[in-house]
Amino acid sequence: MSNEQILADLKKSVETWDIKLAQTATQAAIDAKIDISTIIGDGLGKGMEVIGDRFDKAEIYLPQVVAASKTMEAALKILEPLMTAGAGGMKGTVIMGTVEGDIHEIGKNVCCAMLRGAGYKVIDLGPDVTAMDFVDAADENEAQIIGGSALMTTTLESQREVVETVKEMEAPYKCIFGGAPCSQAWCDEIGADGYSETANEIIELVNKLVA
Ligand code: B12
Repeated sequence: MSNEQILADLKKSVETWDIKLAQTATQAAIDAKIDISTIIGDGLGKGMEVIGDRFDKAEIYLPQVVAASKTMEAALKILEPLMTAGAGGMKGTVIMGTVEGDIHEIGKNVCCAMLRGAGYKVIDLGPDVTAMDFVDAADENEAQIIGGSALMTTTLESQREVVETVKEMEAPYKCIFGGAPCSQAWCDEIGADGYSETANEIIELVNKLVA
């Protein structure tokens, strides 16, 4: 099977919430040595974009989005051991979570796995994390970086709160943010230390900040 066909199957599996196809296509992609960022960016992620568009147009509803995200998660489960194969904990500690009010986790999970693979210790606080919980976890784990994901325009403000809490506590942590509605301009506005559009770029960003 060609790499194009495998990527098309990955996309289709998320679009049609076909967990079996997602699992077989992910394994086929690994066997064909397609790199992980291509599997996610040009395969599974493309399917999730279609789901987002169709949800926007009210062609599908929340249960279908849930089914599509379960499909993507099933594929990520297969990829995770490959993403986390690096020497965890050697380069620094990153506290990751989805900000308060927001339960979207898929993109944040991809970032966590990529960072672990790049040799960072990652403490994943999960979804709906308050600013104070980010700072407490950074204190407890002597972290260098706090990373907050937001997938809704309404929860971008929670990213600002994280920056403000770090400043109020006079804590030394660098704050980085991402998620679909987040941008470099937004991060500049709230005084964050970094932004990355994708999980690939997060590694370069964190390397730069802990250097
Ligand atoms: C899947 C999904 C869900 C799933 C989430 C499952 C899960 N376990 O995460 C479910 C069904 C639960 C869900 C629920 C809801 N959703 Co929803 N969801 C989506 C959808 C379709 C895809 C998101 C996704 O997983 N993308 C794939 C990942 C890989 O991409 P990503 O998250 O962008 O991550 C990448 C980068 O952004 C970056 N990144 C991500 N995080 C971080 C963090 C850092 C620190 C850095 C540096 C980088 C970084 O790296 C990642 C990998 O490259 C989006 C549509 C879209 N276009 O985004 C809507 C969307 C985000 N949802 C939306 C809405 C409205 C909701 C609900 C409110 C719906 C409802 N009526 O209940 C609820 C949310 C409730 C809440 N309080 O949070 C809206 C938000 C609109 C807005 N206000 O901005 C969207 C945009 C859909 C739409 N077009 O209307 N959703």
